[in-house]
Amino acid sequence: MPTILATWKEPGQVALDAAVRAWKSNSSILDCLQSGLAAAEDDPSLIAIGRGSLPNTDGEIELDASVMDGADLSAGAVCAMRGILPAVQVARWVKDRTPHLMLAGDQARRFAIENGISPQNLMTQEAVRRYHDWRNDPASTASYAHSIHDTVTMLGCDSGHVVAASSTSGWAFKKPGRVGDSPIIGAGIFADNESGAAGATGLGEELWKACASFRTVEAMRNGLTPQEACDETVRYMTRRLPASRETPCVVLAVGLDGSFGAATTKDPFHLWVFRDGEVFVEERLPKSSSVSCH
Ligand code: SD4
Repeated sequence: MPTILATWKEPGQVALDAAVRAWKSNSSILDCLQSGLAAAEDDPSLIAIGRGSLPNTDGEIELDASVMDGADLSAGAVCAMRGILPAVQVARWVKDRTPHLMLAGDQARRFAIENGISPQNLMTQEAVRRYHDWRNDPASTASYAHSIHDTVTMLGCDSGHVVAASSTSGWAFKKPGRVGDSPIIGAGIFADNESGAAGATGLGEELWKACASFRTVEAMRNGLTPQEACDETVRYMTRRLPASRETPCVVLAVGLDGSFGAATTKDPFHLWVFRDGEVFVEERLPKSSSVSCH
């Protein structure tokens, strides 16, 4: 039985359910993560990733996504890509169909179209309404722009084979062209069959500076459990990156035996888990109040 993890309460549930369905129809562990993220991207009711997520200051949704396979360290990513769904599929094609690691912006979109995806408008009426609210009164919506959990990061482990993937619309009302940690290998995700996989969500600028996912995988390589490795990364971030104490920065990890952990710098964090055939949600609180790992 694999272990599969997905971040945040509402979008994480949609993603995990789809990943488990894919597992039950014999998909590979990386395909399970991809199915999970594609389902959450496609769900217009989730103000999270893909369709229905919140746009940049120009009113355009720009998507970032990444995948990594710990078997051979192969990876693919797209960033600042407009009007294409699922972004995670395009990241997978970058990995499987090009010699490159990342395609950006309009060229990522062109690559997606060349590979058969039709561009579409991803803005829902609700997203348009919220964009106009923000335009009319940016100050009153500023804190809310940082409180929406607009990323799903997923990790998987199947018999010692670890994989990681992430999809995001980035921060709501971000500067056009801004790219966060999620599509950056080592920051938003990292997977290595020698030690485990890790992922991140939260304030991308800080997670990127900390190389949060790589740092966490390396801590496991040095003998820490997934939970200890996440705690160590969060301790480092709160010590070295003060902004990570003001806005949540979360890391999650899975070990080669399927054990897992997660930690956050601020606010409660919810992680969806598929382990031993059961689906459940765990809460992590910042610092010493963290719930211990299974
Ligand atoms: C980013 N890390 O683009 C993402 C945002 C995020 O929940 O995770 N939001 O910075």
